[in-house]
Amino acid sequence: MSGGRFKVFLIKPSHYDDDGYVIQWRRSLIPANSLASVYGLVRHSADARIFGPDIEIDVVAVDECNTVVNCQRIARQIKEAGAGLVCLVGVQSNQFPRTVDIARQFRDNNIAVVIGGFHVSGCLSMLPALPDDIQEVLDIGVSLFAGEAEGQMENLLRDAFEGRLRPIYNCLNALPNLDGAQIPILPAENIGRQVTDFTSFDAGRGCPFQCSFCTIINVQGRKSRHRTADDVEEIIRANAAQGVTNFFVTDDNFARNRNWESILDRIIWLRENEGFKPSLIFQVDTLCHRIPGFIEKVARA
Ligand code: B12
Ligand code: SF4
Repeated sequence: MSGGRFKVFLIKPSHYDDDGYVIQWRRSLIPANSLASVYGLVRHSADARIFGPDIEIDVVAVDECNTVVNCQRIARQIKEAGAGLVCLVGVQSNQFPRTVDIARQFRDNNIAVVIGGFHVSGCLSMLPALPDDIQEVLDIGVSLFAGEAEGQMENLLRDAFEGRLRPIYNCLNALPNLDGAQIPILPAENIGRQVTDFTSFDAGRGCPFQCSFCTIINVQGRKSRHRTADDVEEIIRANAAQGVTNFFVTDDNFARNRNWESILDRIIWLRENEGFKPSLIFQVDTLCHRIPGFIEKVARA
């Protein structure tokens, strides 16, 4: 293709209620961090013009919790652009049935679809054979992505662009170092579809513990990986530039993050010296009060 557009729709599916209705709000409460992470990666490839100077990658993020997903209209937009891809993002197990129904509508229109998130990653990492629901989407020509997309997105987009997507991308053994990784971000317009104007970021992934019921260690591994104070500053500045100043930090226990102190020190510095006034939501677990200075610095940040 010489010149033209490649349209990428990133859709975070919602899930069905007990009566089979899609759960959806006029404005939703919590930002989708998976969507922000994948958007940041695709945006980066788009800005880098990875398909050459003449081909623009146009990327749209949709959270089905606050937006009606009209698959026929999206399929039409991709066809009008000439080429494109639908990514079903951050799909957890409870969202998989809805995801299959969305994927099927795109495949009926011959649109390429990739599904990623904890359901696919968890099943591929833990089960001896593919469960029926996952086999069902492979059978209709959907591609699956297991693992984390940092460092992988450019290749995946290239495969989609060249029409040679593989059925399965198993990147579970290539967990990225988060230090200096591409930052999660969503356009302010997406944040505006929530009740609160909070965006999100994950400051770390992976967990050293071994709780038998937990998917996280099977997907993100038992080695903790962390963003740095510089990365968090970049996240805060990039969002502030579009008027977004409130952050939900999605780490299960931020007190366990090895970089907690340098990250908080940097936020305090930005607050006290550069006039940034972020609101932050952290989850911290019960023993954090034993870490000297932790509560005081969280409060100051
Ligand atoms: C923050 C969080 C939430 C938030 C926000 C959710 C979000 N996804 O942003 C809220 C509070 C809404 C939430 C709710 C729930 N959550 Co939650 N949540 C988390 C938590 C702690 C962090 C999520 C996060 O930011 N991860 C970082 C992102 C970047 O990772 P990621 O989503 O895996 O995305 C990466 C890859 O998967 C991949 N990827 C993802 N999508 C795609 C798509 C394509 C095309 C490609 C190429 C790649 C790709 O690339 C991304 C970047 O590397 C995780 C645990 C964890 N450590 O991840 C649990 C977790 C995801 N939640 C879980 C659960 C069970 C739930 C609930 C069902 C709880 C409940 N009973 O209500 C609900 C369901 C919500 C819903 N909408 O239906 C489970 C999911 C298990 C599973 N089998 O699916 C997890 C793993 C926790 C656990 N201990 O097991 N959650
Ligand atoms: S993330 Fe939480 S539940 Fe999972 S292994 Fe670590 S401590 Fe246990």
